[in-house]
Amino acid sequence: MKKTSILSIGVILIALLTLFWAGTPANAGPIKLSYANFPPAPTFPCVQMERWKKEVERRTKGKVSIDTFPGGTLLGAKNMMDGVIAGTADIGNLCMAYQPGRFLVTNATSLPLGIPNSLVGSLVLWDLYKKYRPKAFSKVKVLTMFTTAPSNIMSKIPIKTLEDIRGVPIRASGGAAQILKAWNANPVGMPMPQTPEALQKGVVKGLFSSLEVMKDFKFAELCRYVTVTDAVVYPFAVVMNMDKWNSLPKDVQEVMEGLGPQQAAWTGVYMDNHVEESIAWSKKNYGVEVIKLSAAEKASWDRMLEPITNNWVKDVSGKGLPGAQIVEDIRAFTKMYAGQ
Ligand code: DTR
Repeated sequence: MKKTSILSIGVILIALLTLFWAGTPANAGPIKLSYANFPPAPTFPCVQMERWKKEVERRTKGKVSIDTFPGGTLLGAKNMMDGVIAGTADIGNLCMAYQPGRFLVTNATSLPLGIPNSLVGSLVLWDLYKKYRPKAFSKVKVLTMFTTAPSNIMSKIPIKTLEDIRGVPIRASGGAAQILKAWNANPVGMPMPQTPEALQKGVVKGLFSSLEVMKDFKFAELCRYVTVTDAVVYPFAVVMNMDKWNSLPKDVQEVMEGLGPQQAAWTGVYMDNHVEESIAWSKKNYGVEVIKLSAAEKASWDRMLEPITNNWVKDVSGKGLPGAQIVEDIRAFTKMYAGQ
């Protein structure tokens, strides 16, 4: 055979091999997904993100690899949903309360309906989502949902009565802000990551949230008082870009589908335990005083919240949503999961 034909056979062979290797998924390495989160790494939304990442990588036997971006390094609190729809991140974790008008159905879990803890809240929210499949999520794949534990007041000044809270600037978002308004406080809205600076600068004198933040954001250093209100929870969602979801192999999709309610429950349990730890830590390290309202005082605080749910039902019914049914469902699911 001539030298030139040996050479051209060689070139063809190399070209064929290159094509073959490029088309082989095994050689392409694992499927890489990016997961954006808005608060700092040690906080509960990011702890649950790392757990989900580990579980997916383990259950898919390394077929999927997830790069996590805590602390708003890829997307921030308010552009999470749109950033995932646009594909800036494949996956994102968002606090629905930061966009109250956008997630009407699921934000109903932050009405004062007596959800007692994060585990119950997370299971209720997941069921509510499955029942209503709200339009707000039609452009994404919902991977899981969960709620915080109930909200309490953390403040620089002791708050024992409705008189004490009158006009006090306290940070909260969404449904929780409405609650503060009903108590005649002065609610100041902002996502959690902006709160440390607002507290330091004195823009607010406290915040209204679940108590794990006393430890995770070291708010105990500035807020030496906790007033127990055990009021509303905040709902969260983890969503994936729809095209990305559709591009995943069936077995990977099945792993993620299976993990949806499990991740909701896992996060609920983690959050509830972590709140206990955070309170103990705050008492021990900063002598934080936990104020329990007297029974008569608590009854007055609760009474002031009564119109909120009725007003919400009226408002969303005007927007074509079955408001009364949604409230009834949240109450029924809560009763079922709280074992009452
Ligand atoms: N309670 C909501 C949500 C929330 C509770 N803990 C954290 C930690 C990090 C970010 C958000 C949250 C809030 O006050 O924003």
